[in-house]
Amino acid sequence: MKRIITIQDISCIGKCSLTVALPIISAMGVETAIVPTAVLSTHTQFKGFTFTDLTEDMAPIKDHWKKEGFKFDAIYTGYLGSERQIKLVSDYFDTFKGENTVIVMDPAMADNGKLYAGFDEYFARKMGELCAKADIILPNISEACLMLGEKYPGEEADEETVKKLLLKLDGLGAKISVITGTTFADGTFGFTGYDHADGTFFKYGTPKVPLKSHGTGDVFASAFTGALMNSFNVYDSLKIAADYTCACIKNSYEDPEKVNYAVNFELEIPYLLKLINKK
Ligand code: PXL
Repeated sequence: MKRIITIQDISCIGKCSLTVALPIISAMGVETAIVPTAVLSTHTQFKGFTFTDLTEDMAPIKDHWKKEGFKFDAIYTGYLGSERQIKLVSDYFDTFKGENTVIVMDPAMADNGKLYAGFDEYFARKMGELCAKADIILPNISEACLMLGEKYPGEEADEETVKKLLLKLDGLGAKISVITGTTFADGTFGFTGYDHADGTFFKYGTPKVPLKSHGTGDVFASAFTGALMNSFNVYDSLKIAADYTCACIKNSYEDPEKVNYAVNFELEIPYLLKLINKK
């Protein structure tokens, strides 16, 4: 069985970060070791959330795993709570990056052009620096702009603008840069990427469902990492993640009892397993 590490927070209610990554990647048949960076009562879109920082545990967990000799096929990072945690995550990369270990970074920190509560532009720049160590980065348009110090062009930026951003993202040093949540001229919605090795752009769109929800970036990045660990190539893994995320949004959209803080990712896990040819 493949084994990965995912490093992000636990939002006790919110269906994002670890409470999405752990069930999705485990269901895909991949051992999922977790490094919780913080415990929050809810994700930061609610008012009055509690926040218990777990930075002090991060190095001891890494040191223990190193002593035990654990090896990992991927390291997938999401929401990080502070600049210090960015440095600690960099140490995880240095410690556990083996010859075939894939590093996936989702720099979860912003949406609609605005940073989440508690972050500033300096933090965003530091996250950008960490991208140099990643194989694949998965920012949305807001996160891409903030890491680059670029003006936010809006969620529906045209394809040329997105391509220009991708070329700048490529300069951060990851092997493959992907912007999620891009809108295409035909009205579909998906991802646009750039592969440094061969200098090519790629894209994929699914029907746009008129529901904007939190946590969809985490659903996407988790399904992507799980598909990669099931031996799909990067483009096919991104497509699987996009199809699954679209199904989760649609499921919520059609559910009269939906919650307003996340999508029904649980109900579409059987579909995800079909996409990767698992029962
Ligand atoms: O889904 C991204 C995310 C992860 N973790 C926390 C968040 C958010 C988005 O709001 O607040 C704590």
